[in-house]
Amino acid sequence: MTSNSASDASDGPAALPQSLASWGWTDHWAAAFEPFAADGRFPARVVAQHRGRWLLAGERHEWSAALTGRLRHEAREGGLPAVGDWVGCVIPQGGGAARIDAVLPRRSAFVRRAAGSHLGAQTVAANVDTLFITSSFNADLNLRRLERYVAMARESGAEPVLLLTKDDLVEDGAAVVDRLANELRIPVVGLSSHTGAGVDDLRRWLVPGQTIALVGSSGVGKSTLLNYLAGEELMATREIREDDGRGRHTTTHRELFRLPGGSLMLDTPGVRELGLWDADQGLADTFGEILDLADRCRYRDCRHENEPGCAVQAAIRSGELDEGRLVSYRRLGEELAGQPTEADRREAKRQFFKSMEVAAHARARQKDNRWRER
Ligand SMILES: Nc1nc2c(ncn2[C@@H]2O[C@H](COP(=O)(O)OP(=O)(O)OP(=O)(O)O)[C@@H](O)[C@H]2O)c(=O)[nH]1
Ligand SMILES: [Mg+2]
Ligand SMILES: [Zn+2]
Repeated sequence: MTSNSASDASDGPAALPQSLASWGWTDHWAAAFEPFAADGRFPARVVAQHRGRWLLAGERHEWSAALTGRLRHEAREGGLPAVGDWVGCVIPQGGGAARIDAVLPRRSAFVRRAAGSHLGAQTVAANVDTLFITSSFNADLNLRRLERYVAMARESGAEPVLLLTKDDLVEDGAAVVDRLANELRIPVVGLSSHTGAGVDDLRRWLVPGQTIALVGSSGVGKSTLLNYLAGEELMATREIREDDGRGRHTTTHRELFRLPGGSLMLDTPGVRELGLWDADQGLADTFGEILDLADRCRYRDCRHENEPGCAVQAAIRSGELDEGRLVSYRRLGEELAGQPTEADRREAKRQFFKSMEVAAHARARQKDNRWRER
């Protein structure tokens, strides 16, 4: 079983037959954890991230965790835990589910520049050994774009490999592979997740304990490859006609999975453009507590100013929410709306509202046990 799903969260964290090693814990991490080991802290790995919550895999169980107030304050640019991070957790005074109190120094970090300048960079994946830059043979193979991915991989500390998917749809796959390997000077693998052709060539990177992240445009077949390698449907893939899904993303969150051979694979939502604000994650992760409060406002379109029944203002009055957080949240919205060109402005606005939509969607999903805290 490679599924991350905890079976029954109602009796506390679900017991799963797993160990830290199965999530990539090595002597390196044991040594890195030593300075954090005081005060009853224990280690876990971030396997998914969802608004202001992180799904963690620990020695024997998985649970959904929030940050301690201390870490929330300390976490500046890129400092929030990202999928792939190893973290130190503490049990809060008075009990409850363990919270994330520290992020271990990263061996690699895939960082995306956020549009909101005061939020700076956002770490989207950490401790990735190999980056599978995924494109499909039948899509427009934009060399500049691929070069940017390669540069970003190198900057992150991960080894870039180019995967060209949907080999079954083209005739001259091998020639394209050779040409791109020559131009990019990185390993290039042509494959098909439908026929299985070429997939064996990935084995040299699918090594036990190694973490591989799949990145690339929406619809290129990242989740299909993950499922093929896992031998089960871990992530939903797009079923509908492809040209129907323009601009739509099938995968909407990042998640780390264990593959049968012992390697770890991180599936990510397709990115439209590198460097663009990551609508489905950034705002929601950064301001999760405000979105949670906003759920309880009387009016759905509440602006959290002086509307009656505003839960956000009530939380500020009661001291539960720091007013500065609401100010930052507003500022981000304004920054997103104040992008340089009209097209950028429209896109930023679209992304901003999409993130709100995703957040609303996420609320519905919170019933899912996986995200329930004990
Ligand atoms: N013919 C062919 N189709 C494929 C292959 N791999 C994936 N597809 C199809 O491509 C479509 C998109 O696949 P997904 O795996 O959902 O793409 P994705 O990269 O995960 O997309 P996002 O989650 O939106 O980023 C689906 O209809 C798949 O069946 C392949 O090797 N050959
Ligand atoms: Mg996907
Ligand atoms: Zn309100």
